[in-house]
Amino acid sequence: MKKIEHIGIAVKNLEQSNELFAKLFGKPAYKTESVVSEHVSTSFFIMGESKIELLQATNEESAIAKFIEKKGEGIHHIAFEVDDILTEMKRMEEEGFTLLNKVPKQGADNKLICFLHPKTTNGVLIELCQEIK
Ligand code: CMX
Repeated sequence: MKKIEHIGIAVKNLEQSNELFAKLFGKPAYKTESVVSEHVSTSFFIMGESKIELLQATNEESAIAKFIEKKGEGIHHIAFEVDDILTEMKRMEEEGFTLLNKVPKQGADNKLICFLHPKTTNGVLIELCQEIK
């Protein structure tokens, strides 16, 4: 793993949270994007070498809707950048972690992504992501 690519924060209202985090960081989100397959609307703020991703559910099926219902707003996942997601997924599986998707999915911000089940990672939802070149 190379670096923390982003930290994902689950929010109820993306528009309001964009304003709040823009005030906090002193700069606006550099992009907003919907990921239809994941049922989320997202926005991204640059934070040095990493980013902060805000996520709002677009329907009740969304993992973000379930998360907010159960735990409330807050940190939802940590994403780590990898060079070769297939190699890392194979390594993770061999190390005993549970992959939540067996093939990489298309995520926000031009990435291939794979999640690890938080039950196998001390309660932290971890995302592997590889930039699509
Ligand atoms: N971080 C830590 N723990 C989490 C969690 C999270 N983000 N989401 C759920 N959990 C916990 C639940 O609280 C539950 O714990 P307990 O058994 O102690 O109550 C446990 O994980 C299992 O939860 P569950 O109710 O059985 O399963 P869910 O239906 O809530 O699904 C998860 C949880 C992680 C498997 C599911 O959210 C998932 O597949 N996530 C990956 C995809 C995703 O998160 N997409 C949205 C972001 C997309 C993007 O970044 O673009």
